[in-house]
Amino acid sequence: QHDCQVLIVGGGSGGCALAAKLSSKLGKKKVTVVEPAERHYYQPMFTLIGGGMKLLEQSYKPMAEVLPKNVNWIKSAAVEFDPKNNTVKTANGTKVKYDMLLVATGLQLNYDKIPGLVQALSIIDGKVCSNYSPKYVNRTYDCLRNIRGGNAIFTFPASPVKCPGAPQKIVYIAEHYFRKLNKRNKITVTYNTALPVIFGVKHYADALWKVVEKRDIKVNLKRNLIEVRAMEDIAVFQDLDKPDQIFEEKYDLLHVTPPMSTPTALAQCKELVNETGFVDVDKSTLQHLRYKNVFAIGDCSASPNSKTAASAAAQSPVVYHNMIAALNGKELKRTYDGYASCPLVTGYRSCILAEFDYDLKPLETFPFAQNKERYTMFFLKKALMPTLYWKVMLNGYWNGPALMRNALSVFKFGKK
Ligand code: FAD
Ligand code: UQ1
Repeated sequence: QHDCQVLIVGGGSGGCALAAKLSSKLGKKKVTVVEPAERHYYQPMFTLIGGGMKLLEQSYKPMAEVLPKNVNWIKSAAVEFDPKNNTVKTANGTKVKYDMLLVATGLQLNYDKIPGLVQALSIIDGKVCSNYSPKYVNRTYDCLRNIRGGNAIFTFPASPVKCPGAPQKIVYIAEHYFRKLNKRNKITVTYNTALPVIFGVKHYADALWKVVEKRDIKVNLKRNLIEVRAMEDIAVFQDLDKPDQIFEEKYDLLHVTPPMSTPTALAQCKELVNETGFVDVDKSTLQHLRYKNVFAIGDCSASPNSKTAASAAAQSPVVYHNMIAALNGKELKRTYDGYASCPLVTGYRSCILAEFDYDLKPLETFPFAQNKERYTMFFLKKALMPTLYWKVMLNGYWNGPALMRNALSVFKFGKK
C-alpha cells in the first residue's frame, strides 16, 4: 500500500500540468502520479505529422522528463477505482490510498470496435491510416504520397472524440497536398462524418462550408463507418438516420478517426462515471458530484465542453484552486466557462482558430475576425504551440488564453 495526499491518475496534458501546480504548492512527495506510459506525446502535433510537416520524433518526450521531480511516479495503469475507500489499485499490484483524487486518464482509442480496421491498419504499405495514434500516424503521410488517383475518404465516428476538428483538418491538408503534387484532378475527396453538422459552432461551421465548397470536398453528414474490408479496399458506411441504408465505398486512401471512450477501468467504476462513462463532475467547479474529494480534468471529464488540450489548460487553474480549497475545507470559488479551442488547419499555410465556450458562442483571443483562414494562426499552431505546451503548460504555468484575451480586448480591428 502507498499513501499520498493527492493522487493523479494519468500524466497527460491535464494530469502533468496539475502535477506541476499541486506539487509545487504542497511540497515534495505529497503528490503521486499513476501513469503507465514511457512517453508523453504532444498529440496536437499528430495532425501536422500526418501532413508531413513534422516528424513523429518531434512529438514526444520521456514521461520521466515531463513529470515534476518532486512527485512519486508509479509507472503502472490504474485498474480499479474505489472512491468509497479512497483507493485506486494499479496493474503492478499497488494499492494507493489518497486524500484527494484527480482523474486525468484522457480517452481510449477503440480501433477494435470497427470490424476489419485493426487488420487494415496492420498491412504494410496499406491504404488505411489514422492520425489519432502514434502507432499509425506515420501511415497518413505515406498514404498521401502513395495514392495516385481514385477515392480518398476521411471519417468521424459515432462517439465523442478528442479535438473534434482534427478528423477534418487532415481532409484539408490532404486536399492541399494533392493539389501541390498535381494529382488533385484524379482524386475525389470525401469527408464522411457521423455528426449532423460539419462543426458544432455555427460561426466556424459557416466558414468551413465555404472552404469545402471552394475546394470541391464532398461532405456526407450522419454517415458512420461500420466495417473495413481491407482485402477488397472497401469501407462500409451506415446512414445514421436510415440504418438500413448501407454504402460500400471503394477507397484508395481511408483516414479513420476511431471511436473513443474513457479507459475501461474508469468506465467500469459506476460510482465515478455517468451513463456515458465520463467522470461525473460539476461543469463549473469540476468537482465530483458525489465524492467531494474527487476532481477530473481533460478528456475524461463529463463537463460538456469540446475535449482539447486548450480546454484542459483553461480548466487547470480552476481544478488547482478548487482542489486546494477542498483540501483545506474551504468553499470552491473558481468556475470553468467551457472554453475550448480548435486550430482548424486548412492546408500547408492556413488555419481557422476556433475558440468557444459551453454555449458554443465564440470566445476569441485575438482582436481580428477568427472565422477566416489565416497564416498567422497556422504559425501559432505549428511554431508557437509546441513550446507553449512543453515549457509553459506542462510546468503548470499556462492557464489558457483568458488573460491574453482580456488584455487584447481593448483592440477590435473591424470585428463585429
Ligand atoms: P491525455 O493527454 O491523452 O493523457 C491521458 C494520460 O492518461 C495518458 O498519458 C495515458 O497514458 C494515461 N492513462 C490512460 N489510462 C490510464 C490508466 N488506466 N491509469 C493511469 N493512466 C492512464 N488539442 C488542442 O487543444 N489543440 C489541438 O490542435 C489538438 N489537436 C489534436 C489532434 C489529434 C490528432 C489528437 C489525437 C488530439 C488533439 N488535441 C488537440 C487534443 C488533446 O491532445 C487532448 O485533448 C489532451 O491531450 C487531453 O489531455 P488529457 O490529460 O485529458 O489526456
Ligand atoms: C491552447 O491553449 C492549447 O493548449 C496548450 C492548444 O493546444 C495545443 C491550442 O491548440 C490552442 C489554440 C490553445 C489556445 C491558445 C491561444 C494562445 C489562443
